[in-house]
This record gives sequence, C-alpha cells and structure tokens, in this order.
Amino acid sequence: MTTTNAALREWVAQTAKLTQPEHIHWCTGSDTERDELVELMLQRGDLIELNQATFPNCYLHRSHPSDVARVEHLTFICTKNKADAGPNNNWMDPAEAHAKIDALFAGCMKGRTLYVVPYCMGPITSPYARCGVEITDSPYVVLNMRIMTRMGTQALHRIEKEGTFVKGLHSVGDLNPDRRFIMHFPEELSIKSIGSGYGGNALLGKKCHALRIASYQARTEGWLAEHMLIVGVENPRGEVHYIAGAFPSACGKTNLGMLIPPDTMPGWKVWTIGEDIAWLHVGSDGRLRAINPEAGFFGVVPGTSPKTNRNAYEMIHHDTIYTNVAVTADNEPWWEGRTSGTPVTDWKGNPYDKANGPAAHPNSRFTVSAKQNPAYNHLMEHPEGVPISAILFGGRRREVAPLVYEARDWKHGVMVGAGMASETTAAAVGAVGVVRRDSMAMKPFCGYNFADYFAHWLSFEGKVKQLPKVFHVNWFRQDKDGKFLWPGFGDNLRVISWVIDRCEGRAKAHETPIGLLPHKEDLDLKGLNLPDSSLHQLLDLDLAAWHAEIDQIGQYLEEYGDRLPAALRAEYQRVKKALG
Ligand code: SAT
Ligand code: MN
Repeated sequence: MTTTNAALREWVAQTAKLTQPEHIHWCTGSDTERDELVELMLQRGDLIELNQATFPNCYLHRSHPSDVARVEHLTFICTKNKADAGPNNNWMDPAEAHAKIDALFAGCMKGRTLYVVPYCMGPITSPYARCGVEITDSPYVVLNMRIMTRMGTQALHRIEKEGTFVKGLHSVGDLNPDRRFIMHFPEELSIKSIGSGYGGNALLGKKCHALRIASYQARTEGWLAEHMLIVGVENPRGEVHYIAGAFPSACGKTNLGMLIPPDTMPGWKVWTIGEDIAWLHVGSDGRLRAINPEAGFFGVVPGTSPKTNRNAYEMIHHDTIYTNVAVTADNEPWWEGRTSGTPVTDWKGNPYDKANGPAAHPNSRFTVSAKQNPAYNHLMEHPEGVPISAILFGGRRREVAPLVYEARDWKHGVMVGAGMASETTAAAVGAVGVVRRDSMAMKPFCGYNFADYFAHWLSFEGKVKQLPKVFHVNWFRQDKDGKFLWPGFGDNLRVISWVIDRCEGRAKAHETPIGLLPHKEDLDLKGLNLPDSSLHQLLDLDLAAWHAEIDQIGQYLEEYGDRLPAALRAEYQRVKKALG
C-alpha cells in the first residue's frame, strides 16, 4: 500500500533510508491486521495470553523494567528560540536535536518492520479533529494506537483530503535510558521519540501530539489543548451539564470521568466523554465546546475495583491490553486493590515475593476502547463536542487546598489554574509524593512557554459568550495521621452537585480571600456520615498555610519574568493583598 499524499510518501521513504527496516507495513486498522499483530507478538513472547475464559481477548505486555513511565528529564521542546519553550520545558536547538536523535535512528530498524500508522485525533468528521502519522517499529505501539485513536484507512483518507498531518517518528531503539529522547518540533509539527516503548513516550498521538504539539497549534489557531477529562452529568431536576477537569497524571481523572453516583444520591446520571485530554474550541454557538481527541483509555490499573470504579473494573474484563500487571495462578491479571485472586508472578515476570515491592507496577496500565465503558455516550463522536459549564482544577494535596472553592471570575480562574500544585506520582520517572507546581496539570505537556500559555488562557475572556465557571477541588486532604478526610470516588458527585448549583445560580457560597467556598450546609451530604471535624478541616481556610502558599505561587510565577501577562500578575497581587 501507499498514498496519494506526496509528502507522506517521501517522508516514509526517507525514514526507511535512515532506519533501514526489513519490511514496511502501512496500517489499515482492520481486525485481520490486529489478529496478525497479536499472533506475532504472542510468538515472540511480547504478549502473554491471559485467561481467555474469564478475560476474553485480554493480553499482558511486560515492558523493560527501566521503561515503565514518562521521562520528563528526557523530553524536549525544540523551538528556534529557547524563550519560546519557556522555563517549563527542557529545550534543545532544533538542528542539534535532529542531528543527535537522527544519529540514534540510523539503522535502528534493521531486521525489523517499519509500521506506518495514520491516525485521527478526534471524531473523524469533526472540524476540530487533527490527523497525524506515526512511524514505529513496535507492534505494541500499533495495537495501542489502534485502540487509543481512530487509526488506519479512514485517517489516511482524511490526510489525503486535507494534505496536512503531524509527523511522529518512533523506535524502541535499544531501550537504553542513556539513548532515550522524546523530542518535539512544534514549529515543524513533528515529533521524534527513541529508546522507550512506554505509553506516554511511544504512543505519539497521545501526550506528544494531542497535548505538546496541539497546545502549540491551539495557541496560533485560537483554541486550547488540555490535560482534562470531560464528563456529562444530569441531576434529579433533569439539568444536564458538561464539566472539564484538569488533574495531573494518576490523580483520579479516569475515576471522575467514569463516576458512579452513590446509592444515597438517587436520580443522578453520569456519562464519560473523555478521561485524559480535551480540545476546547469556541463553538458556532459562542460557547466553549470540548471534544475528546482520543478513542480509548490508557488508565492506571492499581486501585481499580468494583468499589472505586465499577465501570472501569467491568470494562477491563475483555478486549484489554494490560501492561506491567501481575498474574494469578489461574492466569488472570492481578493488581493491588483487586479484590479477588492472589498474585503468583509479579510485573517483571518473577515469582511474586512481597519483599520485592508491589506485584503490579504502580504505573501499570490498561488499554481499552472507550466504547467498552458502561458509561460510554455517543456524544463522544459529536463533531462539535459538548458545551462546557465548569472547569475543575485539582491536584493531590495532603494539606492547604480545601475540598472545593470557586474562582470569582475568569481571570481569577486562570490564576488558580496557573498556581495549582500536586504531589508527584508514579506516572513519571522520579520521586513520588513531592509537591510541585503543575499549572493546569500541563507542566509536562505544554509545548510552549507557560507565560504565553497563561496569556492565551486569559484571551478567552473576550472570545466566549458564556465562559465556564472555574473551581479548584482537592479529593486528597489528609488528617495529621495520614488518613484521607474525604471518601472520594462516587462521593465526589456531592462536590459536582454544588458546582452545578453554582452554575445554575442556586447554591450559596461565602467569599474568602482565595475564592468562594461552600459552608457544610451548602453541600448535599445526605447519607455520608462524615464527622464534623473532617468537614471542618475540608472546608476551612488555613490562613497561615495560605500565606506560605501564596508566597510560593508568587516565586513560581516570577520564574516567567517579564513575559508573565500583566493581568495575571495583577490578579496575583489582588489575592495576596486579600490574604493580608
Ligand atoms: O503515560 S501517559 O502520558 O500516557 C499517561 C499519563 O501519564 O498521563
Ligand atoms: Mn494523563
């Protein structure tokens, strides 16, 4: 197979010359192609068949033990001017970056097959969708891209019609972390990634294209590419609202996107539009509308249970690729938090021994089609997307951040998003549990200078007829003994309920220096039985902690120097003054 698009033909030919594969395969996305890839990987031991009676069409992939998470220190934004990448990114000169990485690509596919993977991010007929082509030598990547994107012939047809696509070149190389780089060339709309087979580093449609490259494109074209879930909620009054939420990796986006209303809240309905990435546009109706560019979920497995997320638990019982989980004696996948079974083999393939750490890797993942979600909704395919009523920002904060507060207006909302912080998780290589600033949960994913990104966010004030209300939430507050103060999961709907009532102009809130907070009477807490002392800590403003917090936010914002928008600096000063 080949294509009528000359640029694509030439790029594939040049890449083949550089990487010297034995075969070239143009992916169609067909079932036969998938079956053949599964067969090939089973033969090579790259996939392990799980119990087909209880987990039909489920397979396990074990990645190299040194290749289990994103590598932020090896991820670069390569713009002509260093300042355009900003202090939030690692930067390399584009010419130097190409030379460095091309030297690693030279001959790297000898004896391997080069797969050409055309894909579309977003519903195939959506004017907001964007296409790309990933060249990879990893059949695991092809199988995952087939689930995570609209991959194959239909995407190729759209590329042939439109003429444009993002170029992504990927090879697992020799998997040596010393020869691992994830490089982005936003000005060329291209990506080069070598030395890793792990999700965020290797499925180039996901973080590399749909966030880093797309955020850059979005700025020039007047839209937003965000690390956000999109969830639809209907309350017992029959009011429907769509909410987008930005949370860092492994902070509960998948669970919130698939939330199941607790039994004590009858009459509520929740459905998923997205659980990781949202592309937001000013729609023809003047509202901010969101599409989910992805077609599947690449979610954290540990902790998934009928109690925490029954939808996800059911969803991953068939047609699922597992990466780095443990296995039981019955050949079923196993992970910490799974309520049945016992692990006999750990994620590395060794006999399980508690002394060696968890059985499943803390960042082990499932890959499934979004259509398998019991809370799937066909609006995920809507070309214009869904109108957004509210945006939530949130992270993991043991202390300081209350359960929920509302920004007083859009400017304040941008400042709240810019100042947000979270404890690091196993989704990226490095220390876990360290608080860091993670503006809009985009620290690892913004393809340009955060100062310009904040200005871009502020610019929506004049562009959108009805701006979403902005909230900050925190499900992760702990008491002094390290116990979570809030039950989370389904009960987060109680916070969403208040958010919707605020959007409808119904619920009460009181003004504080950091924004509008509910009193406990303003929240629907029926059937929750939370001690008053917990509620008090969750909804209280710890002024001493906030004085320290606001100073830290100030120091962080100053890293952006003169490029920081004056309006954001002024907003910061306003909040600081209010705190006294
Ligand atoms: O590794 S991914 O970037 O795909 C998942 C995540 O960290 O959010
Ligand atoms: Mn993510």
